[in-house]
Amino acid sequence: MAEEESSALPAPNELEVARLGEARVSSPLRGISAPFVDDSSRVLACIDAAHVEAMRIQGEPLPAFESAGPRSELFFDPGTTGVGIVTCGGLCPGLNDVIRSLFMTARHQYGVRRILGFRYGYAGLSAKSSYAEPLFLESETVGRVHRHGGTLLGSSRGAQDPADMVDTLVAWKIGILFAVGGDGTLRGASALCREIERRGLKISVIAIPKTIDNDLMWTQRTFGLATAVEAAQAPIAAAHNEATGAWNGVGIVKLMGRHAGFIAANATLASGDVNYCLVPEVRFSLEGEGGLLSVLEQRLKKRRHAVVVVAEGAGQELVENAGDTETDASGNLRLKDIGVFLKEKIEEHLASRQMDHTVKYIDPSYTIRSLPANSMDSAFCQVLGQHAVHAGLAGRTDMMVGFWNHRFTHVPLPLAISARKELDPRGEIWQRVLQTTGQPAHMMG
Ligand code: JJ5
Repeated sequence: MAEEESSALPAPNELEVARLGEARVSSPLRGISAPFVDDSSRVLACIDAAHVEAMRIQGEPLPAFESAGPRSELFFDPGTTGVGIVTCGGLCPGLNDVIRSLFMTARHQYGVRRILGFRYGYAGLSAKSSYAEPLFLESETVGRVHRHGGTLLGSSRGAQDPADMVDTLVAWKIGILFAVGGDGTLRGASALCREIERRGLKISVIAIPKTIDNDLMWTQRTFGLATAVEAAQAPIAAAHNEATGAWNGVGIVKLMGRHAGFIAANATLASGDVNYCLVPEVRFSLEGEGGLLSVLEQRLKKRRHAVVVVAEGAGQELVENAGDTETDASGNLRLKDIGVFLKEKIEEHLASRQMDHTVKYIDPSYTIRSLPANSMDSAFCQVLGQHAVHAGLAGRTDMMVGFWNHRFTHVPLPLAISARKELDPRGEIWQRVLQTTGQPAHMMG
């Protein structure tokens, strides 16, 4: 899968991972696990050799992430520590794989006895909420769950009062909370850490980042992306068949990507049938000679069909009533439907040119989000869960598990939530998309 490196590097102090205290408990993995990872092990944040060279010449320390992996000494005694798991926000393929991996690693590798699944996101962690009590997870409940989409625990959007959530963690005697969710969830997890610290408690909060859009900085890959790109192939093939089956046929597929076009771009590269890929990072206009409508009209006159893939966050400024600030419970801006809008505009334009046409619009978003993970994502989720458990038991906190330079890493939450990853329009992925589709680099009228 195509990847991109972000250019601005974090300062070394932004890469320091918080610890609850000294690790004095001997790991039960001794003798059964692969070699332990030393606390001093690091993964370079730079990927580009020239970058490394420039920093060396200037005598600057090379920014690097703490390596993930099992430690020989633990902060928590696995036999007496209670562990909690919570999944938040929208569905994403792989959620159940992460839950299962957290459970299996904690129970069967480390011997953790009490593993609780809090229900319906942070709502299930709030002492004030009337949501269901946590589930006591056992192998029978969790063993086959990765074969199913969705989340075993249920999910919800929105924040809860950190003080309420800490009360719940204390009441259920939780030592480590694993929070699986997006940027809002990770902000909540970090706020929880501040409240825990304020009370002088020793509770670890470890996040597993969830963004099907892959818009998270400092991690090359997020779970669900590979499944989404694979599952987008059927709707794109359907759009192609619909388009080629009609005179001036146009098939439009809207894919996920609120701020970043990674799914649309990679699905386009994988398909080979896409003629126009529209992403949030690259502006386009509808009207005028170089605009999408005119470019599409010219193609239809030559080829009589076209396939358009559009990311949900693309062209938002074109959609009427843009500028609205309505948000959902997670604080995400409610997007206008660019797919419906494009269908209407294309139909209007072709009618105005007296061109007979058929425009079909496919929105597979919820079908894709609720799928079970494909093998690549399942394997990735398995390892994310393992590293989260290693980190939590070793006493790390206020961090997420990342993947950088093809190694698993510890990323401090304040760094993870500070910026968004986007496609670089001058970068390799987008340049490959332009080559594959043959679309103009600038569709501006
Ligand atoms: O304000 C944001 C923001 C900041 C960073 N709104 C949406 C997405 C976003 N990011 C990217 C991001 C995505 C997923 C995760 Cl888990 C995280 Cl920590 C950040």
